[in-house]
Amino acid sequence: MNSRRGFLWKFLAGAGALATGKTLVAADARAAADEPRGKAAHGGPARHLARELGDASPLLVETPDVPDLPFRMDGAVKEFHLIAEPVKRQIVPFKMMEVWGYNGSCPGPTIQANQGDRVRIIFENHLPESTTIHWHGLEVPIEMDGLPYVTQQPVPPGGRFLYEFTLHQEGTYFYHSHGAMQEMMGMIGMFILHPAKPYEPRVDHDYGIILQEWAILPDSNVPNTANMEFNWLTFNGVAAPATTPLLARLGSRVRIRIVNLGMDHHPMHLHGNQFIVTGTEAGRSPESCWRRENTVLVGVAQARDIEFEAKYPGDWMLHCHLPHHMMNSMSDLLLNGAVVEDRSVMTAATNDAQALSQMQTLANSVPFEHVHHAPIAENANSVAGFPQDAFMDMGMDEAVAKPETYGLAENWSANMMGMMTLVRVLPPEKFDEIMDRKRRGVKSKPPAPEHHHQDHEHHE
Ligand SMILES: [Cu+2]
Repeated sequence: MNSRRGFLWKFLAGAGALATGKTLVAADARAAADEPRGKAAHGGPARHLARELGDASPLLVETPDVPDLPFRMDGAVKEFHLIAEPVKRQIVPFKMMEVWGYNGSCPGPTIQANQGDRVRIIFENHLPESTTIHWHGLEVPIEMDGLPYVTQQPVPPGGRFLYEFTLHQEGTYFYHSHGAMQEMMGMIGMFILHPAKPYEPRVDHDYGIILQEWAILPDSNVPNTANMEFNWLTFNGVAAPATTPLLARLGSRVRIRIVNLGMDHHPMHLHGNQFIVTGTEAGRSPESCWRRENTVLVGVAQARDIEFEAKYPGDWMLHCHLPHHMMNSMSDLLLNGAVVEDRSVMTAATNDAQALSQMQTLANSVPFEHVHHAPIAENANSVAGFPQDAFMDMGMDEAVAKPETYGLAENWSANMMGMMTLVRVLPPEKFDEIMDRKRRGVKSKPPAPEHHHQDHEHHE
């Protein structure tokens, strides 16, 4: 087994671990009986059946690449077990980061509960330093607010703390460590409160994305939390093209909840569709406040819920529009003032031959496709400023293949970087086909045993 395949195995193993987290949720029968309809209902027949039956229970929010936090009922109390701990996270196939999170995930697993629920969060600290949890935006009793020394003693390494409160709000919230540097190490997770009275109009798909930024210098896997320039930008802990596309059935209504906890504000833009901002970090907004947009600024410590009718078939990009947030590995390694490793791996090339040789080097360790980069002019090197985006294309369709990427155009991954994903508005038969692949765990295309050019399976 060559090193490229060795890498791929690691990558797949990571995906497996995530799947296990989801299975845990499904396995809790008592929880399932009490809870909003399961993920299997997403846009599928169950959803429509539910509508016919007049089922008022909300659709679960899906946070791609991040599992849900399971719970059990203790009498009338919904009990969660949250563990702060170091986490290894594969951001893209060629970069792993060592960060901090909860229950093996960064960002931490998504907590979903209903307005009116009494919740207990048994919190355990497996970090090498003390920490607390703050419930951002939740109106909780002061002793549950998670402010070190002011409302509680810091939870020491190996220590526990019981958080318990009643949820009277609805909307998109989040939990995070109240240590600023721990926040920048990744210690945040989404906390969804489903409304007692369903929102109108009802949606068929409900997705959640947490925006994070990292300063991980080219020779390190650990974020430099003191740095104020960020070179890795992630959705739910992964950067494009490793982000899992959001699927929507043509004609359905889609909600996307976006949460930001970093140092920058992110203008989130959706291609080809207008949406309405229906909620903030303080819950559902009155309809009189709704207005059409296609770019919503999600400020630090804010949440924005957007909704739209998926009426245009296609693979529409959803991304932060800050130019440097549409890149991966945006950092130069300087040594005595000289650039020794230009933006880590991507822009060292300044001509055709260098670019191809760089791709070959990468292809030896990561399954990159040998797709030639986009054309350049004959006199390119004589034009001031060249190259800019030339030589940046890095197709890695194979390495990031999963059911949700099935049927995308060849080399779709080449220009996907940073805070980007695709909203795939699919005709019913294509949507159902991908759902079926998801259920069966079929990737977009199987990993090739050796690197070659003859595989046309994804030309469909
Ligand atoms: Cu941004």
